[in-house]
Amino acid sequence: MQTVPNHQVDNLQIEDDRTGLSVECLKRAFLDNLFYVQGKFPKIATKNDYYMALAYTVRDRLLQRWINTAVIYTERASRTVSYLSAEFLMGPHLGNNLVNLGIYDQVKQAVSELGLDLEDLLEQEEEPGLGNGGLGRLAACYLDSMATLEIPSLGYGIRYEFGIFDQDIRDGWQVEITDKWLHCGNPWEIARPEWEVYVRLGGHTEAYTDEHGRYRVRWIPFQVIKGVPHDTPILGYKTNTANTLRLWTAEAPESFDFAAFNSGDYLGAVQEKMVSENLSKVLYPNDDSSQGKRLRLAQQIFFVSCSLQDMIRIVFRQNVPLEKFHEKFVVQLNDTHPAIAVAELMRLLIDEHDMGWDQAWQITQKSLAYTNHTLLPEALERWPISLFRELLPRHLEIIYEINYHFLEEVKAKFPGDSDRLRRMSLIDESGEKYVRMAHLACVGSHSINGVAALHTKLLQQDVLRDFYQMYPEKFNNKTNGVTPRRFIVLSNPRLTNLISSKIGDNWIKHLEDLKHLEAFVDDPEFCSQWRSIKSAIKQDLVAYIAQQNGITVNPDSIFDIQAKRFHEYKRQHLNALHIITLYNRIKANPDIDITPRTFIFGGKAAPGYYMAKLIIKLLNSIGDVVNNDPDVRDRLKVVFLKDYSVKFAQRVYPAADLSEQISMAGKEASGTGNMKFALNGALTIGTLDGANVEIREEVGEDNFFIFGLTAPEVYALKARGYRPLDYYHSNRELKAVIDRIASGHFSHGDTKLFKPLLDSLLYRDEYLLFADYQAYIDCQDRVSQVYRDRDRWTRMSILNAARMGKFSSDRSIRDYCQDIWNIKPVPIELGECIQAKE
Ligand code: GFP
Repeated sequence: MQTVPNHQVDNLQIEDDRTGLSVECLKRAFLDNLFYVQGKFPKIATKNDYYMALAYTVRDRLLQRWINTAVIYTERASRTVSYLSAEFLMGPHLGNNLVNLGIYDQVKQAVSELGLDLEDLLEQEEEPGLGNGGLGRLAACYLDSMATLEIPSLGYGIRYEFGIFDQDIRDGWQVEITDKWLHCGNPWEIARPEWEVYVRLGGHTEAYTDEHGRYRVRWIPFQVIKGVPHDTPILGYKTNTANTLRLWTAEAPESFDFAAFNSGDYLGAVQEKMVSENLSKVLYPNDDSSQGKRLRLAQQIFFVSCSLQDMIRIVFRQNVPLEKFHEKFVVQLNDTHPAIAVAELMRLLIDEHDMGWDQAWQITQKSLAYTNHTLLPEALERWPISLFRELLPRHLEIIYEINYHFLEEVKAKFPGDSDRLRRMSLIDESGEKYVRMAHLACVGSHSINGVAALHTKLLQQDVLRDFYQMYPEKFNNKTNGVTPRRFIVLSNPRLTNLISSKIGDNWIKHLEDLKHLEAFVDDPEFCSQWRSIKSAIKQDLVAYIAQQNGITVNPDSIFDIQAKRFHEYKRQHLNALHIITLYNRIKANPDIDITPRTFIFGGKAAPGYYMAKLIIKLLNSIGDVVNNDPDVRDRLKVVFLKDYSVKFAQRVYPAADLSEQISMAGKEASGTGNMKFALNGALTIGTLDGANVEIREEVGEDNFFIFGLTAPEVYALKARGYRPLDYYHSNRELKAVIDRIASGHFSHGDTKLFKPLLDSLLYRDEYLLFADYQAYIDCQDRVSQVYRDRDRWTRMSILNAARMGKFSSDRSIRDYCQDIWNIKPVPIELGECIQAKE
């Protein structure tokens, strides 16, 4: 583990219990916090008290960096990235902060001298699950990289009281349980009620003429909500930079209505409070169309308005003229959830700060940049006009005006093309009218980026083709990346130590340095160390599976892992078809020579997404049969690990031999799990989709198991008219697999249970499982062959990790800084500003 370099320690102004880093000092501070913050003494303290005491001890050590950072940014009015995201899937803070502060080992020793186990305390942390999957986790990786690269940044989002649900599995089905991440308190945040802001909703607008005779609009809202910021420090790795994640909580302006109370209306007295607080109550599940749209749109305007008002407050405090807002801030919109920022910034500048339309529009466009994260047409947000009018009447007027100017521009560039106008309009008028949020984001931003090369290309050719033709200069690609601090240093210390023992530890900040590992790929001792580490980590997972699922797993089998959100396009059910194929082969010939495999799944399905939940049930049902069939003789095991989360992911990625990245080509924008697996030495079986394409380019064709249709082949097949039944009838093994499910073999004879899933495959198969089936099976057979050659597999594993340099989120952030944000690092010296005790 890293320790803070001496010069940083020397620079510390105050070597006291709140900043000291020696083991003795940490112990003192820990006991002090247990006493003064938790109000406990060791004999009666719970594990949570110990966790909290340790968390406060670590937070104290962040504070000096955090405050120094804020002082320097304020003094210099540093150009700042505002990363607006409806989701931040941060993962547990404690371990990451220990790594980034470089005090993991000291703290481990300190708590152990007090009779405690650091791993135990780390387990205690309830992670803030304020995101659904890739998008929220990407935001968290980017915050880590921005701090590490010393880029001034603020993450803005919502402090959901209930994050993503906890998942239980009962009788093979997913059961959702309310997340309670805040129930034991959150030691990492500081509330800042002094910076509260107000957000309006509903009501109507009125035109009036101001004292200069200008036409103005006044918005009389129906409701006003108070937003209160809660700040969490985001420390960089081995830097003094601690940026801020600022999450908003919704409150009623007056939480208690005395008039109502005095008149005897007890419930009415707290009514407004309840309605207001609903806004930050719960994170919406992805892909769940059944959820209340009104509340979701209200959440979006809530956090966007709070954040933009906060930026304007900062601009004024730093004496930057508002006309230079775009010089102080660049605002990155993480998907369309914050796209209402286009209209809200216009409204704030024009209505609240007296600016003219043209100037406001210039500032808005120069400030905003938009990242698209999806190619699924159904995931492109649009809101009914009626809802907009009811909730955001002023914004609708502004959007109409933006649309008017925009369509004039389109007309000028493409005269006489009325079809194009209809396609590009911010308003969808094909049936019920909608506001198209992706179009709003494209028009109001100066940059539009996809998250992998293929994704950006498909945006340009297909989903956003008209916008690409209109504004080619706005489009650019920023392939995603992941932070090596959390996803190898923290989660895989054994591999980290081995790597650092060979090539030093520079790679942690400069991931491309991993390439120096290639020099050791023919070194038998290194290969054997590499292999024994993987094997030890697999043993740990074996123990975890035994404890969680009561299943005994063979540690020498291929650990074949698919861990991600459940969605039909990600095709966890294609994986299921492979398992049943192997099972059928065994049933037909019990002595068949099969490379043993353990299939491990993890992931949540949106509560309203029936088909995804049925796939979870299918996998568990297959497991029940396969794991207990004496013919299988333990050669195959199927394990569903419940409650996938960041903490869980950290445990699982390092143990994988094989990473399943098998989405239908043209659907996965990028993927980031694919990067985390490969970084930890897993080989990938994947389609040419999202970032798989670039991973394969980097690691080399020979070190990647590719199969299936390419995106153009998918389009072509669909255009020709795809008939899944033909594949079913002509492929013997595929037919046997489907028939096996249909016969009720995995459902205690119930032939109806999986019928909806089978029907969708046989008669529609939107994601082309049948078309890719044979290629997938052949490729898996190759995997099984190669795995038998231990040396070859190890070599491939090392080369995968060694060639992952490109996929650090540090590289992504450097690209954003250079191409979109035009922003430079601002190093923070600890000695140069305030002292805590002045
Ligand atoms: C989405 C896309 C992924 C992409 C991430 C981050 O993930 O392909 O890697 O965003 O850009 F689908 P989800 O939030 O949908 O999991």
